[in-house]
Amino acid sequence: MEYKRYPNNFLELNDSLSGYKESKVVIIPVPYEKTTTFVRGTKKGPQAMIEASMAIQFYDEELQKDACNVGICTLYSLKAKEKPQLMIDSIYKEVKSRVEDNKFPIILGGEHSITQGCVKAFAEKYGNITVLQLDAHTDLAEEWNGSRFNHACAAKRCFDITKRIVQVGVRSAPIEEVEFAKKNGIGIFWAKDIAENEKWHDKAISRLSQNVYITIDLDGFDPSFMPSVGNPEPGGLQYYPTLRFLKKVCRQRKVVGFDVVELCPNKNNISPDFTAAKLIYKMIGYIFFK
Ligand SMILES: [Mn+2]
Repeated sequence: MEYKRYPNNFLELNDSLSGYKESKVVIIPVPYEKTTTFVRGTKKGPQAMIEASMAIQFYDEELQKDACNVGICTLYSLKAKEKPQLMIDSIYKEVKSRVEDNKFPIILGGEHSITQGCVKAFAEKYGNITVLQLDAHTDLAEEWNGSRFNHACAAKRCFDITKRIVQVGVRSAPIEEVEFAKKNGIGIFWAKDIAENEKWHDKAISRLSQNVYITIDLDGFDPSFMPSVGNPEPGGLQYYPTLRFLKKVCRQRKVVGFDVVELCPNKNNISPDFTAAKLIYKMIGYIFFK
């Protein structure tokens, strides 16, 4: 198994903490960008997150431990395929192999359409899973710009597989998708309703099956601190409140894997790259140190 070694891997880990055999976590960079509609550049997202991660302190002040001790192996980027269907298949196969090796995959995007390949692999392994989606958008279009693989269809493709999705932080959706969600039991937790309280946490978690896959579209966060996304929307999720929610999810359910997508790095403001990298590290802590 080929993987990135010190000093080029996630967190700049030495060999004993980043070998494939020893690591519980495997980072899979998928620098795929095909259907971006507004700002381009998300194919540079995975590398920007890996580079930003090199500045992270291993000590997690919440856990009072070095979360990296679980072992985090960083794979080389998955090669882009011209046809979207081939790309999705290749993601599916890659994630499935990691799951079969009993690894915990973290997939770095790249555009949101990559999620369906991941979800297919996890659904086959675990049967019943819920997709928990942090996103400004519903992404429930059947087709967009003539393609079923457009990022605007990302959640619909996941729904086709799992029939269970919970969406958090939504603030931009066409009426047809809101109606589709209502009809099909997709829980939408609108940004406006969850911004100033945590009453919704239990309600959202109660809708999750025991096994949960999390997809984090970074545009779910507020553009004030996460402007490096293709489709920014005002009024998004805040950092600490979101961490508190994710921590509860990781405690109360079995999170089987997650992805972080749609980072569109901007050389003049690298702070969002660091936020994305830190979020990944916080999640690793929540999942492995309960
Ligand atoms: Mn989105």
